[in-house]
Amino acid sequence: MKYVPDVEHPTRFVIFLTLLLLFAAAIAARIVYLHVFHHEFLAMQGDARAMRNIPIPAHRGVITDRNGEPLAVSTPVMTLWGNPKELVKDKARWGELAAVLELKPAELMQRIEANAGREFMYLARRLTPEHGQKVLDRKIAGVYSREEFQRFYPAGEVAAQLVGFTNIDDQGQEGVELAFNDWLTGVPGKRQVIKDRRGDLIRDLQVRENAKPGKELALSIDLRLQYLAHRELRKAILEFEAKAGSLVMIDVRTGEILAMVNHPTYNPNNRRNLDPQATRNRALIDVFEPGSTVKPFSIAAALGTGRWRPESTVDTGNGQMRIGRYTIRDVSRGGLLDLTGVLKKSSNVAISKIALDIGAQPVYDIMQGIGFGADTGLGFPGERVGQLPMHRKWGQAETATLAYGYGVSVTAVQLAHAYAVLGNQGRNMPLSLLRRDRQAEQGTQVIDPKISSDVMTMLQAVVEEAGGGGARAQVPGYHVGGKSGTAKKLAAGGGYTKSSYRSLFSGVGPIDNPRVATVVVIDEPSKGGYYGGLVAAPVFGRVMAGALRMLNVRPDNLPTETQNAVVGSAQGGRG
Ligand code: 59J
Repeated sequence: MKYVPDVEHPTRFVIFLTLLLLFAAAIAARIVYLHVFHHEFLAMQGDARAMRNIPIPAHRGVITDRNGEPLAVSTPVMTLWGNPKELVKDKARWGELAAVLELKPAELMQRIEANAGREFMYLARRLTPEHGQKVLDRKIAGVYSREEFQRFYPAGEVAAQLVGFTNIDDQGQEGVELAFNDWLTGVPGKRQVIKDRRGDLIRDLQVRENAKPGKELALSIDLRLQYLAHRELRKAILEFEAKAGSLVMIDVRTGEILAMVNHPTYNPNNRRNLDPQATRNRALIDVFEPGSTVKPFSIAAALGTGRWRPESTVDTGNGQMRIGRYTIRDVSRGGLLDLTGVLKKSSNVAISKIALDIGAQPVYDIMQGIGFGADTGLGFPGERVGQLPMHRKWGQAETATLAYGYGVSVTAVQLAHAYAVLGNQGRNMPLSLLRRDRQAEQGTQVIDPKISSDVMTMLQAVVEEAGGGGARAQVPGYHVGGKSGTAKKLAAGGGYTKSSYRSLFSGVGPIDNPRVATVVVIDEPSKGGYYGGLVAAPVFGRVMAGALRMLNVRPDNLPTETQNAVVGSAQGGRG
């Protein structure tokens, strides 16, 4: 008897059952096949589930001075983090962990417990690699590491406002670190690793992408000059109990900034309790009225009109001059002065008379030519451009005050740039905070070379001749020129303060073949005097002396065996 299933459609049932068996057999065959013949492939697939790309930190570019001395370097550090969910399982080892992390046991305990629900907490950021490894060697479950870099600033407070700093994530926050952040920042790489279910690294497989380190940046600064400037400026600020100060030095031939220092300053390697005043790069972000330090440029403007010659004279009378209801005063009476005498006596009255004779336009043009009121192109964060006023119709008072340095405002860098133009035979070289490896710039001629040279000779007289007010700026072995300034500070409520001053000295040297221009600004000296010729000039003299020597500039004022030349005397002549 044939088996007939007791169902409604026996034939259909048999077909269904056959298909079901065939299907089961196919699955079984597949399992055997995969297990026997494809084992390795599957194992790899399993690992892939735990395969991770982890970032390789990129080294941030080094910042150096012009000679390769490091100003900002990145050192490898180890950051340790913990998985609190794992840490809480082994409280017995917390004491040991706290000890090796150099934390208070109670503090660590409290932090782990506060994070108990999470899978991530920092244990210690930026340990030395040695310290970090010591912790890892304890093999405490739930303790992991990450490689990071930390910025270190070898020049510390000496270049602090210039170099700036990065935040804990290695991003530029201030100064050059901020201005050139893209250039300095690297691109992190990728490394493929296998981790087990706990996230522990099992195998380092391959580097998928190398980290691209950030690029190196060589500044124009000469660290030796930066140190010297820092030290001398600080000394003067302490001696005269001043509020603040800046010094800027420029290579007149290339426009490179060789030194830029400010006080107060700060240690960029320890920024706890940071005083915001100390982080200001005053040389670039503070503007002030340059006062008498612009007088040489007004003289250059006068010579440029052809109406005035160096030997032309001005009568300053009793040292007072009225323009409407406004009186211009000289601090000392000069009488009849030639143009050299005008600068030596620093006569406001004489400069005013000259300016009224030639009109505001030539003075304005020369100030514009030397960069007043214009962007320096340095791209420094927060840099100010100052103000060069423009009037459709210049009144007499406006014309006179512009010519002796009021109603116009500049940064210390702009003022130093102006003197660099004078020292570069009237050719304006664009400024640079970066080392210029080849001289691509031609610059722009803004003052006639003969006129620049005549004004330089006058500035030499200010420093070297009796009664010029610049004697303290003298540099042994070299002829230098410069001009002091003492300017009442603007009052907060308008007008001028009664007895708050800014002491200035600007100059160039050596006279015959100028190499460097330097500006010294000392804000509110309060003890022992306040004249620029007393407070700022000695800083100029000492810093120039060091700079000319360090830059191997040939002395142009040495006594020779055959000639009894008098060092520093006006009769010593030129070169
Ligand atoms: C001065 C000014 C302020 C602004 C005056 C300094 C003016 C002026 C209005 C009186 C001290 C002082 C626009 S002085 O820099 O003439 O450097 O060694 O602040 O004149 O009109 O009790 N500098 N300084 N003037 N204002 N307004 C001299 C001079 C200068 C010296 C000394 C003595 C001023 C030789 C200044 C220096 O050349």
